[in-house]
Amino acid sequence: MKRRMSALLCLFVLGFVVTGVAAADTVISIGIKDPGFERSDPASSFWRGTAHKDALNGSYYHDNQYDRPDLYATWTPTITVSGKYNVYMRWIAHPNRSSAALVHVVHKNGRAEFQVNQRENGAQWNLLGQFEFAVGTSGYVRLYSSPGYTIFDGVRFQLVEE
Ligand SMILES: [Ca+2]
Repeated sequence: MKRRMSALLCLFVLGFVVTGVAAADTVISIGIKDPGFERSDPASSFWRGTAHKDALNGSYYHDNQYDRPDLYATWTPTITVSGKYNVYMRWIAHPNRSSAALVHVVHKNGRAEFQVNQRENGAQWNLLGQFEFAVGTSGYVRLYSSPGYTIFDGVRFQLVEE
């Protein structure tokens, strides 16, 4: 009986591990401390880090209120399952934020351009749209320094259809 219970427990643990791997492949969340996040000119003094409990990695970067279109950050997922993904971005909202921060989504079929209002909808996953991504690292999301404090926090890619 004891051996049988152990066998069942093993099966349960194995099932959990397998399911966990599949979920990790189809929901990819990238914060500023995760692989896949990269800043242009990271040595620039325009970059500032701020700790915040609602930021994806517990902290985010901002651009110290400057408007420098040559300054940007890129979130690049490593796609292992090709298909259509919902793409979300999060930030920490405040009235001093960029009301029209420029975002590019580069996907399998081209490039989409958005302006996000970071004065509202903070600390949540905000849907940018649905895009196709191929296996590999050719797709990415890029946020540019825009008027007001531009907040660089997290991006999520969630598989909706293979
Ligand atoms: Ca700015």
